[in-house]
Amino acid sequence: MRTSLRRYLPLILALALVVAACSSDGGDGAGDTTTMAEGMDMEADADHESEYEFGDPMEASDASRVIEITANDDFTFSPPSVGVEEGETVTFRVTNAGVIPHDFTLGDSDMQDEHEAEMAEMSGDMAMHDEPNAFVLAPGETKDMTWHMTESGQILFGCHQSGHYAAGMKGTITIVST
Ligand SMILES: [Cu+2]
Repeated sequence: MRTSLRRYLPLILALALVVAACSSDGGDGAGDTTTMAEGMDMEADADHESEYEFGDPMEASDASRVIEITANDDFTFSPPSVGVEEGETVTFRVTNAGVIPHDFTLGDSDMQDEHEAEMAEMSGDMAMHDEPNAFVLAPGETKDMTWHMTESGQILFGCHQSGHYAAGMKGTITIVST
């Protein structure tokens, strides 16, 4: 018993070091909570709530104003940038003005990259399900997404239908502190 533990101890320590190195790698200045959230994300998508650093999903009735955004077939959103105030609750009313499906995904650039990778794995299989920060829009469809913006900074909205994000289908939301 004792001998075998001693024999495997270096291996256990080495594994622990690898795990620690991976964790700090992904930090990217965003803090350890992000790393943990990303780690959990890979295992289970279930507890997505309250893992957003920039704000929280809200009911439409909580919004103080509506920001209209159009998704276009030339891989643009109009307007390409919007501004909100820190602490503000707004509804993004997104309309697909085109004849092909588009989606609207809210998140910082890391989240956008992650979502892009997930969608690429699904390889164009339109199976993306709506999440608090993402929905798919059929041609002509309009959907609302309401968020309480709690952190100043800049986040993005992007479309992750195959090839769209890479073609530049994204916009910026600047959250200004008050
Ligand atoms: Cu699109």
